[in-house]
Amino acid sequence: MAKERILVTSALPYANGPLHVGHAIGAYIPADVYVRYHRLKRNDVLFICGTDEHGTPITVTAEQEGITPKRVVDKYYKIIASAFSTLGISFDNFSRTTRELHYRNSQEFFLRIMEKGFIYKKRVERPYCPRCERFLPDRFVKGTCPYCNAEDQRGDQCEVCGKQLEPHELKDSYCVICHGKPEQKETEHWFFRLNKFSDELKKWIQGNRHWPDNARNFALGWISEGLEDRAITRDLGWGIPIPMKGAEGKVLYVWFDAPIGYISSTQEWAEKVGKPDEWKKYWVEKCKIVHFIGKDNIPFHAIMWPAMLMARSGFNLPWQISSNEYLTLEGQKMSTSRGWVLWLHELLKEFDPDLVRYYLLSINPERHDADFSFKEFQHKINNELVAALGNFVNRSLSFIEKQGSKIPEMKDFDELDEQMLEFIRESPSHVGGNIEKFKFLDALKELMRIAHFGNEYFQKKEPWKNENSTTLYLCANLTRTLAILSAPFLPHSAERLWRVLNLKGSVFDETWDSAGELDVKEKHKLGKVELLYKKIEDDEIERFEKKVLKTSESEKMNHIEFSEFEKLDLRIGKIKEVRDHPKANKLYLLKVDLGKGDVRQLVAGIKTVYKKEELRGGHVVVVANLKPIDVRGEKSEGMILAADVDGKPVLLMPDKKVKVGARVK
Ligand code: B3M
Ligand code: ZN
Repeated sequence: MAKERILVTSALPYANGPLHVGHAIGAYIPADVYVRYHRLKRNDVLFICGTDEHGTPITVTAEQEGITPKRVVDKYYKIIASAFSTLGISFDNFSRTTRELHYRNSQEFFLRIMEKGFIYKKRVERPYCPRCERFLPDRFVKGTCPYCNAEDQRGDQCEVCGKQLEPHELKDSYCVICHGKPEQKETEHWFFRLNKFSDELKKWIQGNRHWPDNARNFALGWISEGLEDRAITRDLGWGIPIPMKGAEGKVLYVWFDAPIGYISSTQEWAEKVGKPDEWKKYWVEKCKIVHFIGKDNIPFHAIMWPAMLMARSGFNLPWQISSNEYLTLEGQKMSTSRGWVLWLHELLKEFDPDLVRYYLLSINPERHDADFSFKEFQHKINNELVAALGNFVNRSLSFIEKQGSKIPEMKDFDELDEQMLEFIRESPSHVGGNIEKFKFLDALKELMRIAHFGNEYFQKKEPWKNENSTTLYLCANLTRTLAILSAPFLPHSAERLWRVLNLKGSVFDETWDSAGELDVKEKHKLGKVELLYKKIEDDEIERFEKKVLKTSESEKMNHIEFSEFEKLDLRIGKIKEVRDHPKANKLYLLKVDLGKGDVRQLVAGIKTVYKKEELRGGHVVVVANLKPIDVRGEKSEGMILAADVDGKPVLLMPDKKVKVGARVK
């Protein structure tokens, strides 16, 4: 059969935090199974990814952690790349969207579709935070979704209905940094004529009969509601500059540059392998492009990105979009802020990556949301992976080892042996057929069916009682079949098994279809038999669960210990002096006396509400042990407390005379 050419991409994870188990099964493990399978099929497949390092997900984290965006992405790029490598995700290239090649690509892409008339400039109103003195793009704003009324949604996308949003569309919005109420302020942005592509997109999606329902229905539904042109620039200091005059202080919207990252990463790969033009084989020549993503990324991959490609023209459109539903943790939605999350790198510190891959694949949220549970993790490993696959391999190979490790010759065949032969012959297409259809749950079931059949066969044949040459010969061969067919799912243990079988090279040098042949020959000598998998013990899983999850009710509520509260040094201070901030017209510089000669300078965003004379001599509550920060060139050595009343600060002041420096507890 002619070789197929396939480019597989996994969503570029934001480098604003580590990956959790939901990410891992969402867009990476299934993609890796798919890629490893096609490599064994000897198709021309390339696997591309990288970190997404722009946009407000990065800048919001930077502000919250008090470090620069560059430090955020450098830190998490390392953590993410290393977790992928431990898990055995076999990218051909893992890039970063902050690389120069990608800047060039994104700017060229922008200019090219601009030349073709698909980008225009428009004056618009956008949310602006008077207190922070800046525009609030995307995730800098939260509020109520205008489509489904879900509360507290981010300004870029509603997590509940999945709609792509713009911050100004949110109702009851607030600034995520200072919780103030944004104003609408005029600014200028570049828009992509998405609407122009409605018909072309519709025709194309309707023609994509091989797409899964979720992506097709979502995309067609959105088109039928009417596609609006989208702003593809943002007022933000972090991102790819717009290659135009008059665009200072603006950058490309992260969802404009991120998918172009797939192309940039392919080009980077081509350069690394010393064939700089080779990327065109995947993007320009005939090739199937398969995007693996989480379901919240569907709108961008099924509508925005294809429309961008249509506008650009000359590049392949996606052939398939494989998206997963969500993973909950012990029945609850994962939430980083509440600490209810299972980080991939922590799980991998404790458990063999193939155990993690097996369990996650066995609950793959292909069609429905699925749940990660520690008990079930232990149960499935011990009662499926160890009891079926591990047991069959160990039992039959140990038996052969005891008889001198030599594969006996094949003798007479009975009906059961015939069945076994047929099983070996047919297994590759049973497992492979499901992988090709993106049915990873079924593929894994088929794989485990082989192991179950092996156990049954061994049991029925009773080689400890009967003449056993044919039995052991076939068992050794079924083990080889299992090694090859399990390799996409369980790459590390498949390789271990290959060594035990003492076959040459690596299991990945074999072809998928050869798994249906009898290729462990008579008289071949096995290597040293070792256990393929270890059971997970009760205390092991319990200890781990305790370590990584906050299980007590109070912690689930995000309660803090008194000792944590005590860390705050809150004091009464007296305002001695009030001046205007020289560079910011909504900020004051205060001199606040905290007693015993401790006079601090504080920057406070209260100028729009309080006059200078109202403040002088007033007593306020000060967080005295806050790390000093620089606010637009002025040092701020603490913070005064205020209630947020409809976005306006109301200072907390004691209602009786209090000594300066008194502790607040
Ligand atoms: N970084 C969203 C996410 O991590 C985004 C994917 C980009 S794929 C081009 O969920
Ligand atoms: Zn603000």
